[in-house]
Amino acid sequence: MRTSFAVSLQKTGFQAVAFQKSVQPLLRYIKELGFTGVELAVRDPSLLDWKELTGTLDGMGLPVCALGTGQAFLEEGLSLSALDGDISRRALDRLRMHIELAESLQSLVIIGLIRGNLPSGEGMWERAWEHFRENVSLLADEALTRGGRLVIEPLNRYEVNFLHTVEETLECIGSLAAQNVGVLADTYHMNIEEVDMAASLLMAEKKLWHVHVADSNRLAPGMGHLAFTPLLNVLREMEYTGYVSAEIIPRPDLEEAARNTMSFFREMNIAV
Ligand code: LER
Ligand code: MN
Repeated sequence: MRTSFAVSLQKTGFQAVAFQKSVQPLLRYIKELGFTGVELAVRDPSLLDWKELTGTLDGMGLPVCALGTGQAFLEEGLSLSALDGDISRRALDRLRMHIELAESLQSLVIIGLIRGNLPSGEGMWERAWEHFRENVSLLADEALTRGGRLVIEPLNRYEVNFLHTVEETLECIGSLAAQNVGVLADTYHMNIEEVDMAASLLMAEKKLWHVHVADSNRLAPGMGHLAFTPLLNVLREMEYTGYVSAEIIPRPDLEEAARNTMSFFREMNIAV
């Protein structure tokens, strides 16, 4: 198991991610604490200097495990399930750019909030659902030509109105022909939606490619009341080799939240 901390490269309204104006010292801090990788939340890859970013990360020896894309939904309303052609086209174009950036960083691309919400109304839900699946298939094909992989993240019902559980997400992935689409399980959402969190992780088997950890209150693991030991035991049992990435509300402040996360990972023997 590898460890990571999620960081936003742009200022964002999304609470559960660390942001600091100057990203270099933050990345260095994460590396120094002992995280083996970093996860980057990127609203719009075209606003970044890719060369400088890859240079900085390479120089630090800090791999990027995954690219978060949800800010494009939260801040711009882009959505893969939108029946409005312009919105879903812009969502597709944006994710194409994430896939391209992910190729140079060798990271996963997350399909979380960017899937949007399915509309109600006669036949609309079904049409939008189909549209979402077609769009993910398109993106998966494009990612494949770049050797890339996508992960769909089940999210809780208060954030989006479909794909809330690991089981539903596996079913959706199974209905796509793509082999390069897997599951991202986030303990914060799972605590709300799953009947048995450990059993759901097990159910994902070899399709579990990424894990977000946050406690019940979305603070650093150990700062709420989630029982992590059985979950980490199941990951060990499954021989999960992916990342356990902290996507948390950085309280009381960023430094302390990251430090607490690493202390917790050490206590749980997933970091040295
Ligand atoms: C949103 O709550 C979340 O967990 C993100 O990883 C989704 O893009
Ligand atoms: Mn998440």
